Amino acid sequence: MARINSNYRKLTAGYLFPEIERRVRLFQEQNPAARIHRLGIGNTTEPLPPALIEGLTDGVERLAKAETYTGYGDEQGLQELRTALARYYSSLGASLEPDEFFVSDGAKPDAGNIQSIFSADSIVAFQDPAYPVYVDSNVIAGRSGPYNPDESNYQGFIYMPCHEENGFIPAPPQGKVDLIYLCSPNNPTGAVADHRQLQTFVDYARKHRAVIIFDAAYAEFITDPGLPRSIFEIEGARECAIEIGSFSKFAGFTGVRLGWSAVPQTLVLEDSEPGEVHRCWLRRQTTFFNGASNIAQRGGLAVLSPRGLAECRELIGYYMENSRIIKEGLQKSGLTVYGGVNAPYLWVQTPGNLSSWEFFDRLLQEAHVVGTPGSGFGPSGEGYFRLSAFGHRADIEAAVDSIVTKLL
Ligand code: PL4
Repeated sequence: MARINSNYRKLTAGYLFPEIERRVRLFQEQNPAARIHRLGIGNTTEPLPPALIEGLTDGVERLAKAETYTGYGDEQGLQELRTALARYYSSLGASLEPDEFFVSDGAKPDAGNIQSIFSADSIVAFQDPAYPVYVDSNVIAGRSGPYNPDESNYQGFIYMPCHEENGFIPAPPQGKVDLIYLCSPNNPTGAVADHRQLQTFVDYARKHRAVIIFDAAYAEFITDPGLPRSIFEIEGARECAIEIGSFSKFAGFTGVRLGWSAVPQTLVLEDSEPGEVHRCWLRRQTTFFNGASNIAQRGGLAVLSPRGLAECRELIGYYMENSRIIKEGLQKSGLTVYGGVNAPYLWVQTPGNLSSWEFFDRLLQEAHVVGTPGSGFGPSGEGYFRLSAFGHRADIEAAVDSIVTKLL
């Protein structure tokens, strides 16, 4: 008799982002004339820069000729792209070999799948709030107890609260854990960990033989040269960390789909042989994944060229100017706003002690602006609200104007 994976029944409601879309659609049906400003999902809006279009076009044109046509490729990605990733990391001050990279169709699948190579009884720690994929994938894998509605958390998970007092960057857990998910620049708080803070996590992980799963999807939004853009800039990280990266926000590839993971050969667990973690991830990817699109990978190569990097950084500058406009506009109106510098997300304290979802409803009903309720990212997100800086400039300005004039 077939049975369902009952861990799915432990999950709270639907996945956060489709739930937001559902509510927005309902509002639009009831208010067809309302012009909605979307600062909810972090979704890129601006056209791809010319170097990237040329790279993608090259990918398409190669398919048109017998001499350059390619079908299936290596599951772990084009060797050329993995070499380019190693060069890119070297420019950040991080040392990784091309064969330590695994090209994928995005950071989300990697962030959800990576847990599968670790023991089912691993104790897992998460920043709270966090991108929901880390928690949900570990619930599905059976690492949690039931959801506790009174505390809005899952039994068995270790939550590392991120709040005003710690600058939204937590200290490592008190007790011993096995896996630690970190995201910097952070989604949703926009906080960025410095070298010292990441070093405390690396030291913790080495001491307890834990593994850090570091989501660097927003690394390119760091413009402050004093802040680390990769966990592998930190001394000792090659022994205890895995990094997940993405071309989505870096290069506007949210719809093109391309990302990577970096698993050092030197990462060794309590019970593993040298190189075994790397081999397990290779085994996992070659079994479940058939490689990223060859067209997208040609685009990725263009991103990592000097011209591509310069054009992508200009585009990131556009979104960061949006971020500045949102932050200044809301702060002038008396709201307390965190993040939005070196990160494309703004973390807003809800006014008047409104809950995150109450503020979501008010913002939608009165200002026609969509954001993301902080509580959707974890219990410590309650009382906060996330705004995304991705959008056309005119929409961003109209959204800020609408919040200031209609809501505050
Ligand atoms: C909505 C910390 C956005 N449907 O595009 P990917 O797969 O390379 O990257 C996904 C990703 C990975 N890691 C972090 C992220 O924030 C994201 C994207 N998050 C958001 O608004 O929080 C898009 C969400 C999308 C999703 O479920 O990821």
